[in-house]
Amino acid sequence: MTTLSTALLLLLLVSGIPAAMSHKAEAKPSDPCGPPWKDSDKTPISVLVTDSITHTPNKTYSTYVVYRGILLGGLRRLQDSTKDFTFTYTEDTNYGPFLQSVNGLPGGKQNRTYWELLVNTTKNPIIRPDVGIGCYIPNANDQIILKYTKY
Ligand code: B12
Repeated sequence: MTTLSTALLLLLLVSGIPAAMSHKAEAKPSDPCGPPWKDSDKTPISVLVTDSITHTPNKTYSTYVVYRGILLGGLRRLQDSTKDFTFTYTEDTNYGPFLQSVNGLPGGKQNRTYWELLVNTTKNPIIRPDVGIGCYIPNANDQIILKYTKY
């Protein structure tokens, strides 16, 4: 091997061309089937607790869900990390977790009150998800609105 070809071989090795020629494509960040490290990504959300009936002052909190995690996980995390946020839910046979109370204020059949789930997304006006806290998957910077209201 000549000095020139040895030098060329060395250049190829350090330049990373062999890696580029291998078929290991790096998963794009938007790839839903990405590698496991995606699982630890944090999706930040805020939670606004608002009461349209007894007009308790609004409260806003910050928390996060993991990559493609459900809102319930974020609410649990918030409850564990923040003294003044609490919630309870009941388990519905068909639809899963039903948000029963927030910060000690329960919804009830007698007075026809409940905690409505609304979301202020960065893209759309406020939406009313057609699933509950156990199924809704927040997007980054969603403002989750838990609104005490009547039906
Ligand atoms: C009435 C009703 C309500 C009432 C129930 C109060 C009451 N005591 O009647 C109120 C207004 C409280 C309500 C709220 C919500 N609802 Co609703 N509701 C219905 C509706 C129209 C009828 C249910 C019913 O009476 N069935 C007959 C009775 C005899 O059966 P049941 O098993 O006892 O019914 C109970 C459950 O359905 C439960 N329930 C009602 N809604 C929801 C939602 C969730 C997520 C859970 C876990 C349980 C639950 O309350 C009923 C009474 O106890 C259904 C649609 C339909 N046509 O079925 C939607 C429906 C069940 N609701 C739905 C949703 C999404 C919600 C909300 C999440 C909306 C929101 N974004 O805020 C909230 C729940 C928020 C929370 N606190 O967790 C979805 C559930 C879909 C899903 N796969 O999760 C449905 C199917 C409507 C839809 N969008 O297609 N709801």
